Amino acid sequence: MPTALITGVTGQDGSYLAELLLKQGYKVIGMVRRTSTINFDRIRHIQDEIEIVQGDLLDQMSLISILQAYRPQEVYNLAAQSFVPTSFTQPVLTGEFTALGVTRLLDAIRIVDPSIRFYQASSSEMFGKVREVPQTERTPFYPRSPYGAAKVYGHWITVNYRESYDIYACSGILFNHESPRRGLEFVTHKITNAAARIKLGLADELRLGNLDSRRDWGYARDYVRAMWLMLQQDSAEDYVVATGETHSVREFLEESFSHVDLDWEAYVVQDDSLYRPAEVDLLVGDASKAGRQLGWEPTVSFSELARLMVDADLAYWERRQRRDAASSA
Ligand code: NDP
Ligand code: GDR
Repeated sequence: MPTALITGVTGQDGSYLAELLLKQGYKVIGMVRRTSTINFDRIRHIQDEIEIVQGDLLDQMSLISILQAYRPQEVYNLAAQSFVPTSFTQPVLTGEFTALGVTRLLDAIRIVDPSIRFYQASSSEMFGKVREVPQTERTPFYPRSPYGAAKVYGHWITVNYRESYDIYACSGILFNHESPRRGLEFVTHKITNAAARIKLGLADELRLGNLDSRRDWGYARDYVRAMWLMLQQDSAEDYVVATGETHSVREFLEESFSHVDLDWEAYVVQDDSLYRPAEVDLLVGDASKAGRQLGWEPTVSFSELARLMVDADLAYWERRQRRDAASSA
């Protein structure tokens, strides 16, 4: 039974990847940081099947100790400060987690066992002000936020440890991927959650920033499969993972609200405070290398994604309403 360590196991991707690896027969070690209130919402259903261990990307010794204790064959580094607006207000902390954290983990691997296979969660945000359309593994980076800049560092340090120490280290340049487990602050889930609440009479407006930016949105469950595939190849390489389609925030609104027979324009309020100091206007990836070499392709379309997220939010709020009604009866 192979052993895999996942940092960021409590996040959207960590929870789906843990499910996938358990299905493949792995022993899964999930690294979590110490907090005064535990939030295992996304992994509660598999909590008994994975081994939870405390560690922090800010603390080098914790990483070394975990590798020494569990001796994983694969390490998936998904932990990060992943919200772009927060990276503008907390740029140094974002750099510590999202950039230097990668070096701490790679160094721990180099010290404990350089035969460990390593996956780094790189991002389409590295392309920022895009130099070409669509973006491929060869497109130059031009990050537009402290988050994007930190991910560029994480990307290149991964390449550097591969080339310097012969570590099997891959970087997956993943475009936006979403699901009902997406954090509520990200625009897709903010929109689908609002559509559901407005439909049920629980809210009457949705405040948003830039509606014109375009993203290549896919389904998170598809994307964690690509992570695993990258670590099963003969040699370590970097891959773009994307759907190849781009849509605006406006189109995501249209798709989500029309699914519950609402006109989004009646509810959306544009809020200047939600604009970013620098924006990424257009992202669209070319995942043909992942298709060719990994046999990977997305299975969920843009409109299916919006609809499955709205349906999940509707079901959640309906359950909440029933529970509240029962407890006040
Ligand atoms: P989430 O924000 O949902 O999850 C981030 C995870 O990182 C959480 O489990 C969080 O723990 C953990 N974490 C944060 N800081 C630390 C730390 N110092 N030490 C240990 N753990 C920490 O992100 P996603 O699941 O969406 O994304 C996974 C990775 O992929 C991230 O690196 C992200 O930047 C990257 N990425 C995501 C894309 C997307 O569209 N989702 C696209 C491209 C890249 P806690 O629960 O305690 O907060
Ligand atoms: P992004 O995702 O920045 O692409 O990073 P996000 O959903 O936050 O923003 C997408 C676009 O929507 C616009 N937008 C808003 N965004 C948010 N969050 N809230 C709003 O109210 C709002 N209004 C408009 C944004 O300006 C932006 O253009 C995500 C993260 O998961 C990163 O960690 C990951 O690396 C990239 O995707 C790929």
